[in-house]
Amino acid sequence: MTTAPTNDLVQALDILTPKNSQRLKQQLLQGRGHWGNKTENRKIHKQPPFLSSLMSVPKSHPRYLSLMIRERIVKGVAQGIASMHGLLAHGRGEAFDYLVGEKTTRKAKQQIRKAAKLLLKAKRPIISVNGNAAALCPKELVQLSKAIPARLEVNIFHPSKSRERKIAACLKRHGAKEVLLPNKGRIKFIASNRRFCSENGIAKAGLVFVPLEDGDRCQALIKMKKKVISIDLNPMSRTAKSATINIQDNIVRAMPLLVKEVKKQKKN
Ligand code: PTJ
Repeated sequence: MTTAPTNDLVQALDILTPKNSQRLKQQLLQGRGHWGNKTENRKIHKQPPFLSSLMSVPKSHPRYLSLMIRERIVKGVAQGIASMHGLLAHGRGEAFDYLVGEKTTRKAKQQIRKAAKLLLKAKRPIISVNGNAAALCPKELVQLSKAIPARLEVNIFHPSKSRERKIAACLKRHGAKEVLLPNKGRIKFIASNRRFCSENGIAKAGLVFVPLEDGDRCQALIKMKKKVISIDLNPMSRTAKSATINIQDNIVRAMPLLVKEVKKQKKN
């Protein structure tokens, strides 16, 4: 995979390479040079290890699936869709996924059915998309938006106009016709970057679908008398606790099931 360095990558290399190694940093950004100390690691990586391809992981590896999901987030960071913080957030999710046996539980399936019902009867439902969600399941987010139908809106915690545009472009590459961006709308009761929203999207929505976040926004949306559906593996997160419905499952497993359930309920 050849990837143009993003600001996040440049910042990461600033942290990871010794202060006096500007040359090494340049070489790594250009895909040349050694990663690590020559005596302890003679392997030449075309890219820093966190951007190297996982193609060498055999399918028989017991953690294959989990490693491939990680790869999506890593690629998302390299493409400027997910933030570096997204890597940490993903690790947090993985830990909780272990605890549920890395399977969609019966309770999660129930929540998916309830969520589909609520999404289908909601007034002006909106699907809010952040960096991790876009990196992990852009196709399913677009499928869900078409199946309901509901508009897609980019809303991110770590401010970056460029990332907002890249998330929107990613969703469009996966078939979205329209993606709303933060504009003149405001979410009351919060001070973070997530307060900026579209006046035609989240600001007017009766229901906001917020996969994958732990923070102040869900409570604020509830205070604004909106319904909230979240997907969060951590049942103790503020989002999971305050959402109208939380689906405690990995977004990667839950999204295809939710799309299927919405289509099924629409038929009946
Ligand atoms: O793109 P941005 O700037 O909006 O940033 C997105 C992240 C996710 C980095 C940001 O919202 C953040 O920092 O989130 P938190 O506070 O780490 O919360 C993420 C929540 O999602 C945690 O409660 C995790 O347990 C959970 N989580 C992480 N990965 C998954 C997950 N839940 C479901 N599926 C996952 N794959």
